[in-house]
Amino acid sequence: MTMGTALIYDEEMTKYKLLWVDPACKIETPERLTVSHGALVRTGLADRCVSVPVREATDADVLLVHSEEYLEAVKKTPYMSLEQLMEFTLQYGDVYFHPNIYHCAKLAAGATLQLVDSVMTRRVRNGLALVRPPGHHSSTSAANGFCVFNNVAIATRYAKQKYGVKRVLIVDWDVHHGQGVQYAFEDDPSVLYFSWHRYEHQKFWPNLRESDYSSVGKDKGAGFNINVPWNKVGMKNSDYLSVFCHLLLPVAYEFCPDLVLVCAGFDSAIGDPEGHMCATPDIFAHLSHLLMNLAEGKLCLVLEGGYNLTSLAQSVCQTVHTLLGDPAPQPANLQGPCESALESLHCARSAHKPYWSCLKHAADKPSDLSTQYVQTEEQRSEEHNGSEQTEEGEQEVKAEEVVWAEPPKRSTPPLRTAVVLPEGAACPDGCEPISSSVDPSALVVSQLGEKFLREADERDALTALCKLLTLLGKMEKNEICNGLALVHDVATAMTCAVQHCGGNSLTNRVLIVCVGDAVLPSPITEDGKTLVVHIGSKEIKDQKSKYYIPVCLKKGCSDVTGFMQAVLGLLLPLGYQYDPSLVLLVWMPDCGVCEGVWQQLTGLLQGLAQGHTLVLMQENEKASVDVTASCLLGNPAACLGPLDAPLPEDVETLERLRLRLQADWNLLQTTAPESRGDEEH
Ligand code: X5A
Ligand code: ZN
Repeated sequence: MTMGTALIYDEEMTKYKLLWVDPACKIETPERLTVSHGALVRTGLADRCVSVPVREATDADVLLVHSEEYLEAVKKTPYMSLEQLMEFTLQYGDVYFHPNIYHCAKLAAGATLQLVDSVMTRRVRNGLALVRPPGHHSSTSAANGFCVFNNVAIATRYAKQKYGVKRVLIVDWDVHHGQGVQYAFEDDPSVLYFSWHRYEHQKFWPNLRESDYSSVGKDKGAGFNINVPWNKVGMKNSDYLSVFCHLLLPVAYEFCPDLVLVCAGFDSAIGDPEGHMCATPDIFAHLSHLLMNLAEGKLCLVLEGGYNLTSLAQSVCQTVHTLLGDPAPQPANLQGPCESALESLHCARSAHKPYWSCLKHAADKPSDLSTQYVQTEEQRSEEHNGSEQTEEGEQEVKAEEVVWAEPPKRSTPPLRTAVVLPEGAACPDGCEPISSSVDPSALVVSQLGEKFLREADERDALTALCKLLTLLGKMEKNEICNGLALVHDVATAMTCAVQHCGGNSLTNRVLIVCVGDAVLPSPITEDGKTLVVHIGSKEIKDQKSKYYIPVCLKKGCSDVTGFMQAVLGLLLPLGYQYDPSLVLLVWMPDCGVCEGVWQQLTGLLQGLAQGHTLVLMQENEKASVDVTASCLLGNPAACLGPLDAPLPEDVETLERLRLRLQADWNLLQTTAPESRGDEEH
């Protein structure tokens, strides 16, 4: 099963621009599209996508979200004079009209619908629509923030109506709050809207009370609107990943969408004159990757903002690489979230505690963090001095002057997945068997034999270990991305792999994820060369280590909810912060993990170590080889279905672990330091 990535673009959408002077609107230029598309063409990414034509949204499409009066009013704009256009524009905030914008707005909405059609009919797996004008600020009867029609909101209603989609997740990673999307689905529990946005206690545009974390949705839709307001600029990769791991992903997995739409604004990246954030373009590779195993991979990205042309083009390329299945780059220097981000995360988690069982254990909002921002005397006088204008001006120059390293070229190994299988076992489709003719040197063989095998005649076991080392060698040389080995004894194979890695610079940090109970053969080291996360059902008492993390689930690995909580809230943040060069994923015999969870784990872990994952399984697990290989090949995992509440014992176990480890691994933090006092022991 290989399915492509759609790219939907039409030059026509570059054919409108601001015709008068308006400082608020001058950043929304046709070059935003030409530069993004140009970068995709130049890097060869566009050629690897399935090019899908745009279409015009019909009146009926537009009316799924907008009022007839508004549509009729916009329809007249192509015939207006410059003066009439300026006058028409005045009734809305931070937007401009042009004789051709109505045409482009119909194409932008239509492009989004074409993307939804392509994904829902499975002609492609996922895709990106590069559109102008953007959509997420426009509401039923108003243009706003460069947006005319709400592309993603229209597409959501369209998907529900045409394909009977039951649950849609909308992830709005644009740096602005998509208030138009929030308004459209506030009372609708079938649409989960998540947005993070620059807020600064309501001082940042669009300055709405309802952008705060306290807007959780209304009536039946309570709990289905998630706002994470950023109250400081300069948010980094850690801040974004932290919110994904500790809020968005747990809720998204509990919700279990049939379709994921992304309001993909890249003004949340470094260098943007609007956002003033510091996340680097490669973060979008990870944000995309983390969403790709939801909804069986049905993921539609739609361009919203992004105003630094360099940053925008790089972010778009990073995103498309990931949609195409290329391994993500290692996210550099994740030092953990900042205090202000933790405060926002804490407040948002606490606001959603009543609605999501994955957040049942979240700490309550600290009482000193009031919803309302109280302006200090100093801030008030600053504003009165009119210093805001100057300050803005200065910051704008600064944002444009920020420099960052261009993301490294993403090299895809010539071979994605190699397998080591016992004699006679069928090689899964799309994988390459490691051939037995590649014999490691006699020395290695004799060492292996001596170290790992008691019985001298276990020839087959020895051959498998030799092949395993060959496979690791090829992964180190980046000739192979990942692999799977069915071995006679996983414990021996694991030891063998770890010892092999020890002397190698490319595998100087190995994340070992053990699923199931078994005595670990390898000595646990404190030198940081390995980080072991061991998920099972046997309690391992008095653990103090930073590098050995046993997670004991009451019902063991067969418990879907408990396992996913551990993966999203513990393993992923640990993995990201550890930044391994290799992931060793070990299926212990009889661990009882269910297939869907195993697929999710395999898929999610590939965001680490540039996708270098080696899976070890015991010979008798033949039945699971095909699904595992499929995930290693980049196919999306199966859906788990909406998740139940976790067992209280497991919640407690995971919380205890998180509290123990959060000082060493600060990507595990979910609250700001000052409010943490009473929960630390
Ligand atoms: C789509 C988008 C931003 C509008 C900013 C107006 N709009 N100050 O990013
Ligand atoms: Zn924006």
